[in-house]
Amino acid sequence: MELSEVVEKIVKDEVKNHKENFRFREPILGFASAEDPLYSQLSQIIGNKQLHPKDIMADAKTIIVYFIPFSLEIIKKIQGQKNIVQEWSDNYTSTNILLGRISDILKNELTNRGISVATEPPTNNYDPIQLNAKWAHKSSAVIAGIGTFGLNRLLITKSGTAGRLNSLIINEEIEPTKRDDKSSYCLYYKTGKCKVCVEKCPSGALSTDGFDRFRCNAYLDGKNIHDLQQGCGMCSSGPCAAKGFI
Ligand code: B12
Ligand code: SF4
Ligand code: SF4
Repeated sequence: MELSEVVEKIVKDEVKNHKENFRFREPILGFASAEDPLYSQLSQIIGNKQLHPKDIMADAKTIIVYFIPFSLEIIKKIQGQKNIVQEWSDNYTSTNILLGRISDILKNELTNRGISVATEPPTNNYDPIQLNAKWAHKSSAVIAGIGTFGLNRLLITKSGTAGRLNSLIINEEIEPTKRDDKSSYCLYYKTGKCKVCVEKCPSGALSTDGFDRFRCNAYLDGKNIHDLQQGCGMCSSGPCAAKGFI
């Protein structure tokens, strides 16, 4: 079995065999080369210092990235709502644990094969004042070609935007997955129509001119979040929630 197939099988099996697998659909995997010139441009594109894979692992060769789309059942419960729903919150918590677990299993398997692995947590690895991370999983997902950015500022894949993702760095070559720099999975970027994510955003953080992350964060922190409620699924619940537009 090729290394890419070993990795893919671990990720897909963990999701399929999860005790709450009704929450998810089949994961999407991609592989980016640490030599991809886009990694050197990220700090400039994003506007704050981003780590190059080689800053984390000097002999880095491949970035593995995987996106776990939420199930249609969960998405249906979120669509049509104006505020956070418990299902989104439960999926948020459950996926964070699952992503961490998958990374641990991958790390174990790859280390046993003599491969070095660097992992990052799926979230909470960001500066709490500036609200950005030095290692952003979405960037690797775009570089690996598994999705594109939408007007909602989130990753949209062929299976949509409602979901969560993770990435890890290894010092072994895996052939990079193909990227189409000209395509977009977002309807607005394709046709100039849609903007559902902007209209649904309860905090006014999203607009066609950009994204006010401080406003979004203030909403997440304050208005409707308590210990048992996490996140806000409104900008993940437009027409691109479950599928990207090719
Ligand atoms: C900090 C953070 C937040 C902050 C600030 C968000 C921010 N700065 O964008 C707050 C708390 C507000 C937040 C909110 C949310 N978050 Co958040 N967050 C993160 C975190 C930790 C880092 C994100 C970051 O640094 N972004 C900076 C850059 C990458 O983002 P950006 O400026 O929007 O990028 C734009 C440009 O710079 C450019 N760009 C960026 N990279 C690249 C690369 C290339 C090649 C190109 C061409 C362009 C380009 O295009 C982008 C879009 O316009 C990540 C986990 C992680 N470590 O990756 C999760 C993460 C991004 N969050 C996630 C989610 C789901 C959310 C929420 C929906 C809340 C929730 N969980 O319910 C909201 C959505 C808000 C929104 N519409 O973006 C998911 C995204 C899932 C997805 N489908 O994309 C992540 C990846 C967590 C995870 N492991 O799944 N988040
Ligand atoms: S809701 Fe519409 S405009 Fe917003 S990201 Fe999705 S497809 Fe693009
Ligand atoms: S997470 Fe909620 S508040 Fe933040 S941008 Fe998305 S819809 Fe707006």
